[in-house]
Amino acid sequence: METQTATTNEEQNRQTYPFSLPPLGYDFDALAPFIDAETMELHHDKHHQTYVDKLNDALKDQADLQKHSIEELLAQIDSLPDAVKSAVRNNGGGHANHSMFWTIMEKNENGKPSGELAEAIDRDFGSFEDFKEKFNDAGVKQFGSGWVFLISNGSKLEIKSMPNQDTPLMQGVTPIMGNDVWEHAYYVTYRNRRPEYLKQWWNVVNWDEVQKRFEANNK
Ligand code: MN3
Repeated sequence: METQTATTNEEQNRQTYPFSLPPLGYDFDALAPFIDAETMELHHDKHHQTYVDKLNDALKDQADLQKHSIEELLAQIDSLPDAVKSAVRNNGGGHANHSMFWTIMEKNENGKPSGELAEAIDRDFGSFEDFKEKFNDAGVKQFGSGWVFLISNGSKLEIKSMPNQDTPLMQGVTPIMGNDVWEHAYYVTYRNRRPEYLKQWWNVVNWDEVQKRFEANNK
């Protein structure tokens, strides 16, 4: 919304109904050539906005549910009324996933994790190169639309692919990072070549932000 000042991630996480589209935080062409400006504009302003609008529409008569953050709604997805369950799962999941996605990207050619995150990646996947290969492989193998996430399972890092807009938040787990493998995320530049998009995407990972999410997860 134009009149709002930019919200921080934490404020975004505490937000309740009516949900709003978080600002992208950088220009549409900031990730080019790895992700083109047209893709970013459509993806943020149209796709994500639609998830927000449909989520708000689904909750408009649900006074009790309007008090909850998106994380709380998704964590209790199985017990939500049938009338709103699919809408919250698909559009609420879409809102949460994309809100994370915008913040974990910046142009960062050949960037790599450092510190404790780098150590944990080496420990659980062998090396950063092995981690990227396994993550990309999970993205290629995700049939149809979906996401690939890095999550912390106890003290171990794990790669998890999920269909559609499903999210680890549905199991109460906050993803450390995730990549969108819906065609709308890459079709303009990469056409049907998802493996190439997955490979190039590592040039736009904001490792400082991912590191923060990793630390928040391990608190
Ligand atoms: Mn998307």
